[in-house]
Amino acid sequence: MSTPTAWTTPSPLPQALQETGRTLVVGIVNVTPDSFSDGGQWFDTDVAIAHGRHLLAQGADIVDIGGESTRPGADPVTPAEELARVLPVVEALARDGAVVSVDTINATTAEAALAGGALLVNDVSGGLADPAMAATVARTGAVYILGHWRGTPETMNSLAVYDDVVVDVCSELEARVSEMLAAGVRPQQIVIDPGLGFAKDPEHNWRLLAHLDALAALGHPVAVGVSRKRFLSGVVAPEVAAEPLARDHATAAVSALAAHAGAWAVRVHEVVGSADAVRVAAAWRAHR
Ligand code: PMM
Repeated sequence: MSTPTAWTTPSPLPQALQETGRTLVVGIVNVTPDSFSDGGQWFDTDVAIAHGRHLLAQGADIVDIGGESTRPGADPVTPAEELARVLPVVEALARDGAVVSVDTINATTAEAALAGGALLVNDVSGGLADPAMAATVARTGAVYILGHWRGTPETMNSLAVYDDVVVDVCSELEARVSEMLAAGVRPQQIVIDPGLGFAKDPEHNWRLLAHLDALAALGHPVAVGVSRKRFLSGVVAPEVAAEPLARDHATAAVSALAAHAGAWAVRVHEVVGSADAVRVAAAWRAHR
């Protein structure tokens, strides 16, 4: 993108976040036994809470708590089980004063997490997985990260077919946004996310990253989730490319570029590299 796009700040979020003048860093806490990148590491409630605190101490602005892996082949989880995993972690971190997001495609989990102190709902399905999500977001007034996806985790790989991935993802996101607005969600609540890796092949992911300005032109803040994703293996040393943790430096590089392109937030497992990266981008921008 040639000129950085000014981003609006979704509401309601604490004033301190709105005043950083830079891209925000969202630290990931997957309370799951089977995530592709950190499977099982933070599955225990106390360990997950401690990990969230650690990410915040390292510079995360927001912590995103998830209890269900959306990886193809992951074990299905009932909303009740998902909630049992995430709620104590959400409550503990919110009680600490952290800005907490809940990563869920289920409206019941979203609602309970919001009641437990979460301020954002991060829905990779953009409301497609649960028809009740739109009304829940409208009623609660939460900030809503609306991700692009197609099909289900089982079918999404076969649905990575686009005429022009940037045009198609933008128009599908716009359709989801319209449906949210029709359900009573306020425009200021909505953040959009290209859903990298969800019904996308590596070429699609890179094209979307290189055209974040087209997403920003839809008029909502843009969140980007590349952390440790498989498509990054194409740019890291081949000997370690299969290892998700070896993708953290590439992740931080994308964070710098996404921040420079005006992304509102980057969602990452390893916070330090991206916390530095978004500050580098802010310093760069400030000296233009
Ligand atoms: N990707 C995953 C999970 N949640 N949320 C947003 N907003 N954007 C993403 O790209 C995204 C997400 C899958 O990755 P993980 O299993 O490492 O969390």
